[in-house]
Amino acid sequence: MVDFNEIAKKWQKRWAEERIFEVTEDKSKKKFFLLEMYPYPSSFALHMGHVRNYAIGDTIARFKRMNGFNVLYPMGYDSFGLPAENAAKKLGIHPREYTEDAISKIMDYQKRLGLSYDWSRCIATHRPEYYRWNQYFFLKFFEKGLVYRKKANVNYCPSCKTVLANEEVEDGKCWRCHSDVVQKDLDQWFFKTTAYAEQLLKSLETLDWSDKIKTIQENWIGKSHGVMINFHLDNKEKTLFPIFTTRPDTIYGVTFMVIALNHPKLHEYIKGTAYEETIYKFVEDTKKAEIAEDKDFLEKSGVFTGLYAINPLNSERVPIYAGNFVVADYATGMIMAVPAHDQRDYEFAKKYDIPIKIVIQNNDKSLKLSEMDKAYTSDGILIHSESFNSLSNREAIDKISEYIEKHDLGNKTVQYKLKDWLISRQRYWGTPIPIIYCDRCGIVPLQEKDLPLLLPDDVDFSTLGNPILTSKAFLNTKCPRCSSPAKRETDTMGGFMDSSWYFLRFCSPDTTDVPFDAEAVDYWMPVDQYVGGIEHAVGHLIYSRFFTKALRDMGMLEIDEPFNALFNQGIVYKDGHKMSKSYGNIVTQDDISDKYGIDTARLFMLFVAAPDKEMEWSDKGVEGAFKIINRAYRLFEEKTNSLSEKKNKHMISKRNIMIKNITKSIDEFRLNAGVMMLMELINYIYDTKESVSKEVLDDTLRCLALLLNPFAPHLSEECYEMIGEKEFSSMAAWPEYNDELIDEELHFVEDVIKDTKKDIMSVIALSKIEKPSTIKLIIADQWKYEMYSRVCLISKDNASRNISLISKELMASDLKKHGQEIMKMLPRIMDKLPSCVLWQDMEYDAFLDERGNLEKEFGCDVEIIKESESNETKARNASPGKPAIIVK
Ligand code: ANZ
Ligand code: ZN
Ligand code: ZN
Repeated sequence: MVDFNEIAKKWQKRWAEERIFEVTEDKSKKKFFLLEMYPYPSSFALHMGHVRNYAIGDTIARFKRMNGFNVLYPMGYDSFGLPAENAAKKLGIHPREYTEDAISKIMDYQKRLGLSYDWSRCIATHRPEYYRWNQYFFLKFFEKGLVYRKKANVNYCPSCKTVLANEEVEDGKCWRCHSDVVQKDLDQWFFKTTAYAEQLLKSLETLDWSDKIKTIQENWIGKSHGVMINFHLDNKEKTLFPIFTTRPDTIYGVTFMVIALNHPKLHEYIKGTAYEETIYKFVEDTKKAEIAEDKDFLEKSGVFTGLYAINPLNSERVPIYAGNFVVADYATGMIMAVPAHDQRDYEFAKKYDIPIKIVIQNNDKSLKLSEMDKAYTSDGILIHSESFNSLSNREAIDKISEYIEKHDLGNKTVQYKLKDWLISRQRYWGTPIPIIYCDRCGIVPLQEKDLPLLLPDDVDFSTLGNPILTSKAFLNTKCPRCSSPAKRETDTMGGFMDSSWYFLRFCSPDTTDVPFDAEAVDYWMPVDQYVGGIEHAVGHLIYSRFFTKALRDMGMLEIDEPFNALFNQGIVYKDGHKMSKSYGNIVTQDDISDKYGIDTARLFMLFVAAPDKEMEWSDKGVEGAFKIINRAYRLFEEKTNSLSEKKNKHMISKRNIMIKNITKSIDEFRLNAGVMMLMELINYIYDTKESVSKEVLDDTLRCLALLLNPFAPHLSEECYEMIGEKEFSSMAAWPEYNDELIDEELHFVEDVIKDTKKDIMSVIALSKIEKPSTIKLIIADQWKYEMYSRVCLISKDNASRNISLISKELMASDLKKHGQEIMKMLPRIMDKLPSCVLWQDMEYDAFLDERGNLEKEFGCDVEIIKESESNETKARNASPGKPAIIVK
């Protein structure tokens, strides 16, 4: 038994000793920055989901490196966050200790995976060398007006007297004491991401990201074109009640208005009215329901405010409700409701018995109120809309908008759903916010020279709430402006701050006077390939893009976007759940590598599914991968004697076509296809090695050793060494192929045989014959081959691939006598043109050659017959590349 774990250890040690994966900026080489989303360090074992993710990244990194790129492939840790803080609260260890321990554990796992990281660039965001720059950026953004403070909602447990993170609220109750959680407004810090809404949307076009993730971002940014219309309250002061609508064409159908329940203006509007108390009670009740329920499932509900508004177009007086389906912080937080043409409004109107007025008539089927059971939201013709009647509603959108602008009733605008980024967390384990509150001077930012502002150590983790509040040394300070006693901000920054620029830090991880070296960033950025989970589609990926654009505008960077290409890997499931510790369904890296070695684990994870597809874990197949690894190893270990040189040309061709195809698969991220071909090559060499000269075999093995590297790097190095190479295969040049040495026909024959075997199996399965005694393979008539190749030729010249044109040409030739059959076969051929057409004799000979193998494989007689020599009716079905199959 080969000890693959020993082999892995040996090469990991050598790579580390010789530091071969460490890189510097080298202007003479093309750079390639490959980045994986850095993990939260957890001290739990890595599982096969992780193995898969890292194997994907490492395969690409190794491939690019061997293709001559200067590859920056770094690893770091997103090491601030709640789990470490909770561990400290529960176990009494300091979060730092917990975190450093977790980092050393995960690093050990990663190293044992054989990942080709430049470890000299490793960063961890909880260390002051890193987080001081969060503080630096905070101050820079503050200076530019991109950071500000405003009130925002938090979850609060009144009995614990503490703010709770979303994860700490379970069914509306505190996770610790199970009392009801309430919402509380606190002053918190925001980054003004909305200032970049348009740019964030626009430059999505330039990115090589999946449509799926681009669409998610587009919707998140949520640009809407519409009109702001000034309604007024029907009171003495004619108080403004502005609304935003994307559908001004429906304005004559407004039958009520709605204002958000937590709208700051609501209070002002209803103050001193008879409705005040009922409304406040309703607001309170709804808040409670909202904490407990998922907002999306909440039924639409509201309460009449006692107020009316005047429709500026037709002067109609309509009631105003306060309702839960209008959000306070989008557009104006107030809407005009058109129940006939908006579903939410419709449901609300039905519930509260509010009139419905149709103003867009369906062109095909006249709408009737009595027959309506939902809103009519499609296009149509305007009715009941005064001078706009009989316009199509699309035209009416423009016409009414223009009318509104012309008469000063409002104006066209654009709204974004995107919100400013809340960075405040009421926690200890994060970057302290460098702000001081002075009674005299107000909000005072720290000065750059006073950074880093360190997390205090004199804290008590056993108390409830934010532990930082227990540090007297931290809380009390002096005002940097007037020196009078002042208080520090006790919020820390959320983790998205750390991850918004860590990729920049990787370019020059050791700088102490600047967050990153501009030249290094200029060389390495943008990231050429980012690899990570789709769950970061909005948070991290939006904030990083925002950060990059803001830094560019401050003159610190030249690029517009941080991540050129993004690849989202699929998730690994087991027993129907995502593989994770919380489901208790993990298969660890060690479970597999202890038994088979890490290369088998990697190869297997890449083989079983396309990297972007979800996969269900099953151990079935690991054995297969292990067999291949062993087989490859034995090819190098054993002395092979050449018995003939009959297959020389064939092997040379095979080697070239496999290099070509594997290269293409990796380039296209079809890593599973790459592994499949690699296995095919290994099996081919194994079967053919005695029929080639030593020289051809040696050349092929050398290529194999190199092709193995991205997938099974340790095995690759070991094999490379066995053939006498002194360098690392990881640093060698990727093998090249020569198209001229590829004999397509030869490989096409192999494919035909392979496909035919599959077909035989399905015919056997269908025939329900358990033990066939004879299998007949009937090879098509020669004229069919002639016809196929002519069809291919004609369609190559004719992009249109017109059937009638092709049949005309065929009928004008000597194939005419097969006219009827040709007309039957033609549509099928045209539907899927073969990549290559053989001649009858070639195919016949190939099957004769293969006959012995087929008989062995299917355990019965196999006859190879030509169509003209067979009297079976099924023989007619034979076509080039697809013999007719008869099982008896
Ligand atoms: C009248 C109307 C009639 C509307 C109709 C739609 C259909 P976007 O921007 O695409 O989301 N709206 C405006 N502000 C809102 C808020 N703060 N909370 C909830 N809904 C709000 O869609 C804008 C539409 O959403 C607006 O157009 C408004 O309803 C509603 F047949 O106005 B509409
Ligand atoms: Zn509590
Ligand atoms: Zn002061």
